[in-house]
Amino acid sequence: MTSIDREPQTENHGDVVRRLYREMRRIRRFEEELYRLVSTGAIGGTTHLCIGQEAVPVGVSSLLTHEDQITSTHRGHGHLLAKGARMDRALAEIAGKKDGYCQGKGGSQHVAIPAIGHMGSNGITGGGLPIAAGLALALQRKNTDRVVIAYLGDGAADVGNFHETLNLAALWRLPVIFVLENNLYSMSTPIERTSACETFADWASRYKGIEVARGDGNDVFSVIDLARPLIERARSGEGAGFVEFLTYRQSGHSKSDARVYRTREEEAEWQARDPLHLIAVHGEDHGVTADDIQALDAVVETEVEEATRFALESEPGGAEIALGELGEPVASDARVAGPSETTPGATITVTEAIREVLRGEMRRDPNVFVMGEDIGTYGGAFGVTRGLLEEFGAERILETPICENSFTALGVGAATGGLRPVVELMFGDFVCYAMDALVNHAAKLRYMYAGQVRVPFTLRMPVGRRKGYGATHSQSLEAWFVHTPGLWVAFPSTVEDAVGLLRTAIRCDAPTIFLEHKLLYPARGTWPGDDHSLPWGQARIVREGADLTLITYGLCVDLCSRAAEQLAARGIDAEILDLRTLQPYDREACIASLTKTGRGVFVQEATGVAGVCDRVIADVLPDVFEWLHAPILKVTGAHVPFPSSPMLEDLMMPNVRDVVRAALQAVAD
Ligand SMILES: Cc1ncc(C[n+]2csc(CCOP(=O)(O)OP(=O)(O)O)c2C)c(N)n1
Repeated sequence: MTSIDREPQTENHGDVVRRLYREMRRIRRFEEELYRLVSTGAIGGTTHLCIGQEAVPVGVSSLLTHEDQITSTHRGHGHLLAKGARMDRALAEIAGKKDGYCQGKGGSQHVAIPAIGHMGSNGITGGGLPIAAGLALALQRKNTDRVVIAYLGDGAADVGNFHETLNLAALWRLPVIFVLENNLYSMSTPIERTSACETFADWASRYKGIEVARGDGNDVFSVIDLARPLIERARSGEGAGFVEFLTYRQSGHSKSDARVYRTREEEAEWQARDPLHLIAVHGEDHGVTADDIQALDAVVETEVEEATRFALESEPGGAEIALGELGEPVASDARVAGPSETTPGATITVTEAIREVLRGEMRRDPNVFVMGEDIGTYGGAFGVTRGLLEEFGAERILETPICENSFTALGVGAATGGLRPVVELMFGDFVCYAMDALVNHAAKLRYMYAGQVRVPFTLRMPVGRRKGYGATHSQSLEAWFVHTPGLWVAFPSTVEDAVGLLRTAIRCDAPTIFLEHKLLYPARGTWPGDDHSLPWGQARIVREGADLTLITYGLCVDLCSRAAEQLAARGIDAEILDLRTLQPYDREACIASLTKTGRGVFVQEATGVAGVCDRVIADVLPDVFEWLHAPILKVTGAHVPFPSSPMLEDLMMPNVRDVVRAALQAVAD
């Protein structure tokens, strides 16, 4: 019995065939027309056609509602149309037009229509997999029977994300089904040379609890039969599924591909099993005539013609639309956090303050949860989350395996699905693994998808020196984040600021990076209460002065305060500006102080090569140049990897003496 025999009685078998044929024909003709437009130069950019693979998305989507979600790949036009996209707006998007689904900002590889459950195609091979798992986590928390389909190619199964995400999906029984379209090549390389497995289904089956299937991806009824039980299982809460479909991309990988890596004979063999041909033949047994097929083709033809006219006549997407769509950590709302355990005015450490903010925000908003390695009973490597597991349980203090990229991207997916994750990295250095999640996804989703999704996601990480932790556990990498449009970066130096900035980070709808200097964890300050929050981009004047400005942030605020005391003893009155947030940073405050004092020194622990110091100095210079009596100097960490020896570490770090020396030089000029 094929799935066609199980269709509801309202639709007879012939109608099912006609519907599925039409859906596949839409994809086929859309792509042929797109190829024509790209070849003539009417549409620019690249295209990855899925001609020959139409049965997979059409079969899978026939089992979904608009409430179910998908994530897609670079070869995603079939996924898009099968999920319910209009052809005209899809084509307008690829053409870079304002009427496109993402106003032309996403294009072929980065299009989303959340309103119908299409949560985004993805230009990073395997990049969408943990995001799909995060979306599934959000659906699971809402207690729905909805599911997420994560499409991937065979090449994506070689990416670490694939294995990390299957592990997470299996461990947490997430309602996600991985749909692998095995078209035998990863771009030009045959799978025998890329993947050391018997089958991809075999790989997936090694993850305990994942239900696995494998079969023909060109016969749409085979697709439906294989996918249906996995989807039903995930809907009933029994967990993740994986299905490998064997199929073939008839076209080249992209428009420049001459297909030199495969034979015309092989192509002919697969063309004989063309999905549209197979369904038409199948339809003959169910009363679908050649005339019916012709009539359906004519309907699709009209749709294609109208879509082309629409896309070509539509206005180009405008740069001005882009402004404001990055989101920004705006001042948090007036709502008070859930009552914390600490009374306002009490003296507490930075560690305790961060914990209290997490506690208060989790009490206030059930969507807030914390995720990271060893954050439960152990309380995190620096003890920040100690005690939270007891109050909030394992679902909201969610411990992860060691897979920074996937759990960070999973957090990004959960955020786009409506949760508010606060992800903890054990050490900031480990962010190197998570850079794809941050740079290619957290930072870009809102912009690429033209504001249709929000990413209320916070990443916390301990950074900086701590007497001998060595090269891979001591770095301050904040410049990387500042350099990435779409990320917002805070680096507090006091208890009060840690509280105010973290609260805003958690409550705002933007992806925020919250940097915690290890040596500041024990620093003491005053708990400012449950309603204290701070806007980002507002520097703090730590000390007013008339003779020179020390601009700094994080641990170096303390360094500058001690230097200012020594300078005062020499009759030099230093002003200290603590930036508090590095993106956005308080440009006005820097300009105001520098124009007042006419002299400046920027102090930071991170290396001074292409650092935050350079960004700020270059940015304010045009506005302060004529007021300056001397060049703005830099005091920074040395440009070498961190040595393990505490003595050597001291040598490479800026110290009070360095700051005083630079300040004396600035005032001497
Ligand atoms: C991380 C990453 N590496 C490389 C690429 C370039 N690239 C785009 S598609 C592709 C092949 C992907 O193969 P597969 O996953 O099998 O999908 P298919 O193209 O066959 O549909 C490559 C190498 C990329 N986009 N992202």
